[in-house]
Amino acid sequence: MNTRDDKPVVLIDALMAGDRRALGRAITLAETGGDRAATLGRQIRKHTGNARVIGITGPPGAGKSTLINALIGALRACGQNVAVLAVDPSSPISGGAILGDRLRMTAHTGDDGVFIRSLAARGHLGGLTASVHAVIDILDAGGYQQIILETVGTGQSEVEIREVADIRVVVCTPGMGDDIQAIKAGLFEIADILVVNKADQDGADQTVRHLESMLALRGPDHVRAAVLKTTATNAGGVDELLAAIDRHSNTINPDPDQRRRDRTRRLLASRAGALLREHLLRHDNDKLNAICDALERGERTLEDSANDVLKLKYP
Ligand SMILES: Nc1nc2c(ncn2[C@@H]2O[C@H](COP(=O)(O)OP(=O)(O)OP(=O)(O)O)[C@@H](O)[C@H]2O)c(=O)[nH]1
Ligand SMILES: [Mg+2]
Repeated sequence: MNTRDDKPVVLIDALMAGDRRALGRAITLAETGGDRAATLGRQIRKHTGNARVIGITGPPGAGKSTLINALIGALRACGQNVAVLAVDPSSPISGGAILGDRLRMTAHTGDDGVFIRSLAARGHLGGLTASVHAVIDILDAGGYQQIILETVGTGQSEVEIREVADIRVVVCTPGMGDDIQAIKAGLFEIADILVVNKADQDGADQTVRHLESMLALRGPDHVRAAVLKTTATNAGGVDELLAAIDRHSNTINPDPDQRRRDRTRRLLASRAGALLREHLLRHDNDKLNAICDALERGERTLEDSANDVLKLKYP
């Protein structure tokens, strides 16, 4: 008998029965990786497919955690179980009461329908994105219908993690509309919903207008992101945000297998894009140089040259 294969089954039964310790242990296992984690992943898969993954991202201090705290309240009022995964690339602190405090979600301590966990990027060395996928499956199997992913930063792993979400909410603050620094860093492109939080501060309406005019510039080919105002500290605008998230959910593929496939493709696209970039910048070879020459001489367009690059053989 293969005991390696047996253990996760026990864990799955317990976590599906709502045992939070089993849930915590399963997540730790998924974070650690290895054979047992892979077995758990395979066994758990048939119990997944119900969860909606909401990504909340934005610059440090924009009010993401405060907003999530308010969202948890609104989702709990609708009878939904909510899990929050905070991906923190910088902080060595993880788990326990400090986490709840730092995440400003202490209002939900003691509520069995809420589970909050942070995943530190430290020590993962590129495996973080894969473990986020595994942890989402575990939470999904554990009966959390709403999974909120908080990410900050613009490192590659955070960019990839954003791809995991079914819906991406980008949080910014008044005044940011003028230079849109953080939004320039790729955030704007991925947003399904743009939130101007701290609407109690001056300039929120101006920032909303600025964002809307930037969206208009993207042309008719893009699905237009919704722009909303919130005041997370008093849950102002949070019901409207939830309604916008629900509206956007209607555009998501209802078939769980297809949703998973979409996620996997976004993950692959992101990682393959990063690998290709690294390769093109680091390695030299004759064929690549020939493509560069043709582009520099104007014999090929950038579009053609990029397609040529994709046809190269990579070791
Ligand atoms: N005035 C005002 N302050 C807010 C609002 N939302 C959040 N804050 C404050 O902004 C600060 C940062 O809030 P957080 O929720 O921790 O922001 P965050 O984006 O999660 O921050 P990081 O996780 O550190 O990136 C806190 O002091 C909040 O109380 C708001 O709507 N209005
Ligand atoms: Mg936060």
